[in-house]
Amino acid sequence: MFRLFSSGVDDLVLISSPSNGEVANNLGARFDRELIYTNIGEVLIALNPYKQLPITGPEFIKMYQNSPGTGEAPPHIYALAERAFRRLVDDGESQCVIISGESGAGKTVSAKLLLQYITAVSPNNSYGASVANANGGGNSLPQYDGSSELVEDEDNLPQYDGGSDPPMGRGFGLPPIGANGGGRGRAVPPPTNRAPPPQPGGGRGKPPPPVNNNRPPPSVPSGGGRGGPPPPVNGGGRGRAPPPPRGGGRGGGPPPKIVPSGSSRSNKQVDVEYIKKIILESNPLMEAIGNAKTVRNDNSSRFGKYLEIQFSDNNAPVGGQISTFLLEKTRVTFQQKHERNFHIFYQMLAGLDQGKKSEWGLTQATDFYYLAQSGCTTIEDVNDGNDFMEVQQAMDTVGISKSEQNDIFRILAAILHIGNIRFQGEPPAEIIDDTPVQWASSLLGVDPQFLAQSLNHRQIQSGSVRHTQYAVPQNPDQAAGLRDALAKTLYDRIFEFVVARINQTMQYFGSAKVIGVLDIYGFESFDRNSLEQFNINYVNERLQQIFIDLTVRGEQREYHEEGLKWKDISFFDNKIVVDLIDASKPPGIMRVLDDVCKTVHAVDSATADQKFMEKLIHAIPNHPHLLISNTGSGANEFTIKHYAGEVTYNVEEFCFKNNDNLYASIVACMQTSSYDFISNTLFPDQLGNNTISSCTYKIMNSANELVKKLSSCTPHYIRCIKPNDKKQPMNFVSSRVEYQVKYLGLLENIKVKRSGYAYRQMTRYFLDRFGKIFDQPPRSIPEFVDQICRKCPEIKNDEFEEGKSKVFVRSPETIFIMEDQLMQKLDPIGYKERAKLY
Ligand code: AOV
Ligand code: MG
Repeated sequence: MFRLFSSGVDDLVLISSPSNGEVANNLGARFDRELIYTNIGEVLIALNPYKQLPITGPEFIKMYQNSPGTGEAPPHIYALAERAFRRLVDDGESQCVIISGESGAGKTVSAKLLLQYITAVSPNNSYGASVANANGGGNSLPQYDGSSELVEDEDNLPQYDGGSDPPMGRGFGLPPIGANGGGRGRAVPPPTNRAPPPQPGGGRGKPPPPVNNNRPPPSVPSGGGRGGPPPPVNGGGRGRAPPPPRGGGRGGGPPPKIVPSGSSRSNKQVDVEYIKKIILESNPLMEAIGNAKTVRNDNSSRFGKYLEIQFSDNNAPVGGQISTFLLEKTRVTFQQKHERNFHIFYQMLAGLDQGKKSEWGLTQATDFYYLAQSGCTTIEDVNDGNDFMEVQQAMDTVGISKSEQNDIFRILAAILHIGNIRFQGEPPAEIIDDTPVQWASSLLGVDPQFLAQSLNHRQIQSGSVRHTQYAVPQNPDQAAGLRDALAKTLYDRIFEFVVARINQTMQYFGSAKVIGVLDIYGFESFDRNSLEQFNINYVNERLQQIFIDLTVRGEQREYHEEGLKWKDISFFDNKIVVDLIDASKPPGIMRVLDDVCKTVHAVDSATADQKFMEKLIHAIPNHPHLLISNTGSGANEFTIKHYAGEVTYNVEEFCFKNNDNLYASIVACMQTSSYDFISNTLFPDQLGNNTISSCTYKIMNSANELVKKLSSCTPHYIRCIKPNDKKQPMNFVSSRVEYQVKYLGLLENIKVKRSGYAYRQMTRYFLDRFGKIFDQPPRSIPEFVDQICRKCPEIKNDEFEEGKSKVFVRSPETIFIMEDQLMQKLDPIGYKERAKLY
């Protein structure tokens, strides 16, 4: 049989003497045989091979498709995907897949494989929906619709480069099944998707023409002239061409607000193939703007993502919704050594044509501080230029018009120039060289003097007299802070716009069951950790909570409820760490931080951080998971004992980063933009209502929302493990794996499963399903047990226990045997066919 291999068991529940070391050994033995997937019951463990293995693609999808029940096929991400999809179909219930693991462990790749599977096996038409290719036609993807044979195209088969075993860069291609003729690796769109031809004018690297300074700064007409040419900034002539009229159809019409409302598509006309195309193609787009090279992962997700695919009554994807979590926007202005900014900047520099680059003053990455500071501008095995074409194609697909794309890239160019603005002197700080500010203001369509003024003055609302604003002159450091805030805000708004547009295009009205896929940033611990890591690790703590709750605590609870004899297994419950971070009473770290941030507007960032540290020391004394070694006056670090290890956070800039308030002067300036896309679409803000918003508060709310959503679905888990820290192909470092096995709580998971029951089902369903093994279906559990033990002598009668409403089966082996029997009985021909495949 295929289930047990000579070394290593494929379900860790079957391991002989479970310990963290044994689990790691078992995983290692399998890994050496390129078996990267292992189960613990229904939890899937996935090791990152850092090399493309020949285990994915249409042939494998076919193998797993319709494989019924637990244990019928070897552990694989497709088996998990099949189980989730099958439950959606059979039970009509929403499902979610929670993917966790540390940075670089393989979560994002796993999410892609899941989506690849689900789009391949679900039908291509929805009931009663007239298929209208809203994308203008000609773009339909050949897809497997679950009813016909998969395309057996050699080129489409798993791409295994047996020869050179290249390390997996971010070019790890997961071409949509059958798309693009199935070339190896990444899909390259046809040349028609290239950027428009070069525009005349604007010599290379030359500053833009001076902007008309006579124009009064604020009060740009809004509303009127939507979509028409913007009012000229430089009195016309050379420079920027007015945006072309928006095309009709998808993506046309008035520009959406960042949170769009209304529909562009009636549910009667759902084009399922188009939805599938968006699901697959939105990935490279989201990665371009939300992923970056870090020291841990060349394609690290710097935002969290929960994608819900909505299904029609006949289980075809008819819509989708992406929720994102706190983009790490500080990356726009700062990266550690050897890391990069978001991919899109490098892609743009590599992929834009020379004419456009000259027009926008773009040269090379090393000329821009925001890209040059980290000393790293390229990634091995990644072709930014090719990726840029793919991104543009994806933008077309999700309904971002060419003119909006132009707007987006122009703003990204502006951000790079903003990063080169330098200040000096006494407050209000003076700009050292006008060139970058000229470029930035021209690309943003705002007055350069007004822009400069919004950077070296900060609007502060009077504490006592409402609606009174003061413009406080800023010193060079403070002005640089405002400059960076502008860059981050612009970037964040573009990110939100893209997500909103994807959602708008995939929007489905009406209730539908969903499969949600959660792929967030993994647990991080660097040499120096700041608020970004604090937030990321907090979300990981919350996910670990859900995991424990449903797999360990929930399991034990169920045994009690069903009245079974059961001795609880102890486990580390990380609720204590979650409370340390987000509790309000007694206050957790986030609460202390927010309180300080609310009261320290006027003081400089360093003083605020100092206050935070002092408060923390007093507010949370003697907590077993909070360590502060230096409590003296210069204290600037605290350590949290996370479930996944200790992380020391440096509080420098905590307060500044946490204050996610909009800077009024910046918004006011952007609202004067002559570009409708900036003044209206990206900055629809109503200034004046000064709600305090902190980023920790936001992440806590997002996490709460997420937990609520996940709790309403049947969960499936993928626990990703990183076998080495050097991104080396097929290198298994036992100590690293054992460490992760330990903190992921896999041992507890195994123990509960082992001494508990591998399988449970409502008694009624159980009899309904497995009763079919017999010609005369048994009517009660004792009758069933009697019959099955006679039919299969290897099954012992103490394998089964009947609870109040459910029946429990002790070992997975028993289920395997029963499933086997069932298949032989129901589908003798298919059974033989499958036996050949394995
Ligand atoms: P992550 O999502 O877990 O990290 P990724 O999914 O981006 O990690 O994986 C990191 C890299 O490992 C990928 O770019 C691939 O090169 C390689 N890789 C991962 N899984 C596989 C696989 N199944 N087969 C081949 N190569 C793989 V982070 O986003 O940093 O937490 O924030
Ligand atoms: Mg990722």
